Amino acid sequence: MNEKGLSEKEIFSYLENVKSEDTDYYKVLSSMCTRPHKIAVEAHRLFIEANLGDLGLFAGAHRLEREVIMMLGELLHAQSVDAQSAKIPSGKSGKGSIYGYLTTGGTESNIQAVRGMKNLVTAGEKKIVGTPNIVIPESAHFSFDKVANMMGIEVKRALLDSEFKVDISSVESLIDANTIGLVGIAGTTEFGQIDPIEKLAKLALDNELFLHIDAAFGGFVIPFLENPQPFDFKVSGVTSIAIDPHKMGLSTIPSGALLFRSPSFLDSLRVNTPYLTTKAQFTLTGTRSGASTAATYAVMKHLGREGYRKNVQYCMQLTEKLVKEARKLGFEPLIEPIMNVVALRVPNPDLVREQLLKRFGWNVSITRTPRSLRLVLMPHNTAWDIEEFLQDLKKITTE
Ligand code: 0PR
Repeated sequence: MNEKGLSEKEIFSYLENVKSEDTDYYKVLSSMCTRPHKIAVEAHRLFIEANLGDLGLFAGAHRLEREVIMMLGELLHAQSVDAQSAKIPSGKSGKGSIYGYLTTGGTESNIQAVRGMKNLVTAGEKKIVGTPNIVIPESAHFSFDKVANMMGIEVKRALLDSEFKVDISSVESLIDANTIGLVGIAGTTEFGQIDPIEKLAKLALDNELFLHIDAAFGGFVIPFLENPQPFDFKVSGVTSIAIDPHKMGLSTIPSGALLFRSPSFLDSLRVNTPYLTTKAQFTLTGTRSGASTAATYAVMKHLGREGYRKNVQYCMQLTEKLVKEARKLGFEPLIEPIMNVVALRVPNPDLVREQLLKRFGWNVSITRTPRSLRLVLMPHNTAWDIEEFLQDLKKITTE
């Protein structure tokens, strides 16, 4: 650091220069994030100093967090479940107990969901001799590798079927006396596929296991599809869900959310905070952003279900256009896309990816097994982009 500070002008001229190295999402077909909605950015600015690590000082931001959790709970059918089991107060006003909190994203939500499982099992009657384990699909996000590493939990990966959904018999064969929970993915990172959540839930109930659903991407997509598949708290047996407003929720980064079916789950994450304005914390991070919370509140209230439905319709139209036109060029998708993620079979995908970037500036990614071009169609993409992209892809693959 310099002894004497630079002027605002000098700083901003440098920052603008550096920002030009960042993407503005033009020609980006590899990202599950997008430009946040304008209203989210404004709300973020308004709450820029709010710290949800000290709820007593930021009661307003905390109110917004509770209201967001209520809205998400409703979206994911937690409320109807609550009413049935009478365990969770409906709390339309945003008051009362809330069984979830806003995280920094899917990684934190997945870590905390498994930490909750581990704590509840440790405190309960089930005796684990040796290392506890969870069974997750082979397609699970790499955040679960962090879980394994951090928490001393063995992560067992179940095989996928021909449509890249988790194979139920493989999950079943991996369950043993030390298994504490299962994970299902609603919107896999690579294929946008949805695991058979109802079958996983049955397995979980039969074996008295927790079931966490990673809907980090799909949570803001599936409810707005024409024929949504069951994936949320409506399915009895689902115990927790990760959903990320900073992906298809159009909020600012960092915005994730973790919701639980039962209050005991959140309690299991409790850490006493003797010198704060509140007595306990359930979160993984201490200091955390109230700004992204306000952003999520603003965009959810502003768009409503109708706005998110339009957003998903737009992305699905792009997806259908891409698949239709790619077929005309002789490129088939590995599966019919369920959501706005396409895995396209092309010869030499790694080379094609490299050429797309080098020659035409397209950012695409690659699926691991089998290797194929992975394309995510987000609100920042346009129909015109798709046409240009396919022309460029054709040039590369026919030369
Ligand atoms: N669960 C699923 C199903 C995900 O797809 C992701 C991230 C996570 C959990 C973890 O979420 P956080 O990264 O918010 O902790 N999926 C994207 C991926 O890894 C994240 C991403 C987004 C990557 C934008 C690149 C990018 O440009 O591909």
